[in-house]
Amino acid sequence: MKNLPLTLALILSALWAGHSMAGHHKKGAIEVDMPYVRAPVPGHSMSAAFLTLNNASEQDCRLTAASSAYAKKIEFHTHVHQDGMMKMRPVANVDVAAGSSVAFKPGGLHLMLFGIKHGDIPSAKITINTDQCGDISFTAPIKSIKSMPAEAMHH
Ligand SMILES: [Cu+2]
Repeated sequence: MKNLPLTLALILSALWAGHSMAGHHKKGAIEVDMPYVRAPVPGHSMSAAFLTLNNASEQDCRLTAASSAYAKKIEFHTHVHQDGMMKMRPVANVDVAAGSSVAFKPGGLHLMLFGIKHGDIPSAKITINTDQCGDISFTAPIKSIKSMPAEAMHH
């Protein structure tokens, strides 16, 4: 194992690069953590974006809209159980109370992207508008996740 120190250094630098890429984007009251877009299935123009929003301020924030040059339209969606099935439902607003965080994650709340741009696009810049906390802009890497349940969960 002569190469161990070098291997370790490579791993550490890879971890470090991964960390700074996933970094925190601070804007106003709300901090965005670990945003990513699920790469669309070939032939589909819909997908979802996930992230965690942390509101460390003393101001309640209501998310009112989201947009990106990467997608024609973005809606806030949640999943509800109905008739034994998981269905997605658009929600008009998402509240991020003072001192709390809200996770957009697979199987729960998510940003639904419609009319996605195709091509070799590494990341999407997304802006979320709020009522009293300004606009939250962040860059989300586009990741292909093979293990996601098929389009059965989709509209
Ligand atoms: Cu959805």
